[in-house]
Amino acid sequence: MSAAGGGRGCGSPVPQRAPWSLVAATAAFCLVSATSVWTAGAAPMSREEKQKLGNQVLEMFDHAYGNYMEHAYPADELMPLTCRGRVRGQEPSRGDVDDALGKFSLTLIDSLDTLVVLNKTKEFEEAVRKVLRDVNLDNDVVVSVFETNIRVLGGLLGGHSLAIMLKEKGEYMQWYNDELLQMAKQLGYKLLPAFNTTSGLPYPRINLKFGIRKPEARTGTETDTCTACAGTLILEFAALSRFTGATIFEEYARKALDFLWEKRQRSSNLVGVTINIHTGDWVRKDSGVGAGIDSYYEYLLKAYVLLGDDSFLERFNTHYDAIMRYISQPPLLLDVHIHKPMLNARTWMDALLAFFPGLQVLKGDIRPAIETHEMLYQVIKKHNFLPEAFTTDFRVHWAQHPLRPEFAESTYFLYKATGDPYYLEVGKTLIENLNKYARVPCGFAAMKDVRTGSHEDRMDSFFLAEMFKYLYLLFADKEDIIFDIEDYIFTTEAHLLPLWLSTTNQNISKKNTTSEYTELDDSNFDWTCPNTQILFPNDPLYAQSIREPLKNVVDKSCPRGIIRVREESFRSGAKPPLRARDFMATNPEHLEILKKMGVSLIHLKDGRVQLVQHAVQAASSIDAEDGLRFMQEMIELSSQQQKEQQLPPRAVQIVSHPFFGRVVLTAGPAQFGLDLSKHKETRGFVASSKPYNGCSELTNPEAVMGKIALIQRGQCMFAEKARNIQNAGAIGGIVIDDNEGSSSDTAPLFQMAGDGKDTDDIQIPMLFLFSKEGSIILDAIREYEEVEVLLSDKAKDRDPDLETEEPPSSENDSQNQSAEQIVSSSQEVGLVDQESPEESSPNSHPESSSPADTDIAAGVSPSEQNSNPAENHETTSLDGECTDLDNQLQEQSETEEDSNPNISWGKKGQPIDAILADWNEDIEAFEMMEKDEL
Ligand code: DMJ
Repeated sequence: MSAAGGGRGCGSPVPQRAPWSLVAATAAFCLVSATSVWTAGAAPMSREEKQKLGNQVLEMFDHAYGNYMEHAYPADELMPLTCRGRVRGQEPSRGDVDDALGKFSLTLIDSLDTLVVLNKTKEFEEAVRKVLRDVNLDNDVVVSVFETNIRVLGGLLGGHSLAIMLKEKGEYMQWYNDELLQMAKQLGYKLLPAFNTTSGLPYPRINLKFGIRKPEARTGTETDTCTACAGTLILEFAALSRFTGATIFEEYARKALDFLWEKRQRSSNLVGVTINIHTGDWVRKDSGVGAGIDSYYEYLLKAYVLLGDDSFLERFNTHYDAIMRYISQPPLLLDVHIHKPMLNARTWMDALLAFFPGLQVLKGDIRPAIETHEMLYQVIKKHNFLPEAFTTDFRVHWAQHPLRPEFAESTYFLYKATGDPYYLEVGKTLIENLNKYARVPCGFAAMKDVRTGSHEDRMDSFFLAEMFKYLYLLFADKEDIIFDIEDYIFTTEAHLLPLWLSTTNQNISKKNTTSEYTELDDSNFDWTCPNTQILFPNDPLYAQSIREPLKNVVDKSCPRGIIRVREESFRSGAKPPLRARDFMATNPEHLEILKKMGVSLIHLKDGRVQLVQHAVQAASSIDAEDGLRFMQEMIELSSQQQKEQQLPPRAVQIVSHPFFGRVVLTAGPAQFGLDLSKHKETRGFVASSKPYNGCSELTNPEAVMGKIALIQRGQCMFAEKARNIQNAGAIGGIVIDDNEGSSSDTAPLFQMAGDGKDTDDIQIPMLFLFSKEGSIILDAIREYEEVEVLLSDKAKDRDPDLETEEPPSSENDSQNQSAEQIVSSSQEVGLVDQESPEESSPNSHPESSSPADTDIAAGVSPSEQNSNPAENHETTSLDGECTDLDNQLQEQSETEEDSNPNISWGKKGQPIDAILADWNEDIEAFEMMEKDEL
């Protein structure tokens, strides 16, 4: 998401703009003017330092863009680890995330206006010529309507907007004759068939060549779309209409927005995450401000700014009021259920919501923006990046980070609003982390796991469209940019649309929504210009005073500590409701509470226990609600436990020239050999074993002696390979998958099992790499011969250390040297998800357990359940206070479990994975059963 760049003074005349846009512009101005009143707080940053950082951003952009153009173009994206283009169909499918790729040189189009913002006008001119010469929009490929709109249509329109601006200035682009706009129009017409539904909500996918209906289209059978997918079109479609005079685009986008507004849940004024495009029924009824909904809200407010239509502001304000009432629990933003908005639908947040503080700045609501931003910053300080999802007690929930720009965006807008140099320091940290952890020789690689520092072979186009714009603008002074950024609005992909469009081609038929909604009161017309005297009442330390109480919110958080138990606030005196993670089936008091909540406990023959809730059997409606939440938490806990029980991934880091630790590969662990999480990392040069499969005594022991042997998977047991290379004197082994094209991006990691015999004799560490990751090492050997790697459970810091570090004089030296580092990092690591989290683009947003409206059932195996909180506490509570409490809980749970032999727990001797798998099967079965009953 993005907000408007800024504006002019309250009440001052604004050329080319209608009176309504003056209102929006003045709001932004009032925030910006705070810059000049700043006198204290974080030390101001000198102009030189700001310029230095701005130049660093330029250099980073050149590295990303240059490598894309050199090694990937005309492909859609760069694969920065293998240094080549990602061409859809030629790489293993990554599911929904590939729907952004339409074989239309996505990254180039998405980067167009960034080039101008970064003052690279010549490169922009060349890039536009390339787009006009090379890009084909008529490919037989099924793409996401949402992604194509925000990235490609938005990219073309942003490029056009700045091309005409440059042409008018008289130096560059003199040859330009609206060619980008013509392409945008062509693309707009290609997207229109998606709107052929009775509701007017677009299908989520379209075939660029064949549209929706034709059999060759291979799409058009979908029934659902996400709210953001249907509600994030108006800026691009209206701009297209106004630039070209073809009103149809704006009309279609308006119709979709009108339909979503009609379908909002009327008592809460919230919208769900997914909706049926034919019936308009909410499919997922959870509601937040992150994945699946985010830019719907953003576009309501910005549509008002760009188009001046009051109905968009009314709608935005109505939703905003609901968000602040139910979802905002400063500093947290937590999803709720649209019908029961006092009930949290999740105990975790996703990274996409990091745009929200920026939107709050545009709205003029600075305090909660500062609070949420500060909380997010602390999560970043802990993990270097914002993980795709993190829990309310700030543990990593999904460890990926695809270099998303939302936090940088909010940082920029908060800096504009407050003028507080603190936000410049935040930006500096973002730059440092990107260079330290994500930069690879061929671009910037997404983080596969923020805890291990491992990479994914992926650099999304939004990284160039958004990240570099916001970081550059953060440090830029007005004179560093060749045009007035405040004459433009940023789309959700940070493309620039000129505000003068508001007064151009306005002949679109609109619904007069204002009169329709009689329940709206004056607060829905919250147009007042935020006054800096009120926002920062004579106090330049305003922002700092809001951040101060939150300074240690992440480090000091105890599990469950931060989440507000809503019921506590309005049922004073009553005991807080039972939380799933506290539940012990041996505790009679807990059993009593369960009964009150309508939850019954079923002891299965195999010794496990299942929980079933029948809301009608609850003592009261409040108890029924508590029961519903308890069951949801239990389901979430079970899936979390399943992930957490799996062995964490490991990292293979290439540390020799020219990689210097910048390439980190996700590796699978072994159930035998040296445990890298408990012991020490192993560093050494690599050598291929002969025979390559390692299934017999090596014929080249001199080559692998003292090195890390590379062995191919297959033909014998992993343990046998390990013994053979160990006997040849190898200090570690990397097994490379023989299944060509396999990658940890697409296949779940697994642990290499032993051979059923005693494997204590294997003492070297063994890791597994899929073929794609393995070939990165093999290619490096081909090119550089001497390739040194580090095997560990977490990537070690990149250069400058690694660049200057001498190769260890002996194996022991190297291991001793790293032992200390590994101890400290393993304390931070926490539990690692083995499964790849689902991609969180709005087309495939993070899953959450959707609360059922009625009865719900969960299977639970209390022995695991009791043991897990202790594990969680152990890994998350870093301060003494929390640890004490956790220990008490752990002790209590252990004692009570032991003291009650009558309750049968999980089957003795059954592996934990099997128990959890059973447990999840039970949950699914019960959910099905409940559905059938209904
Ligand atoms: C971008 O493509 C857009 O900002 C979109 O609205 C959601 N987020 C991605 C980047 O994270």
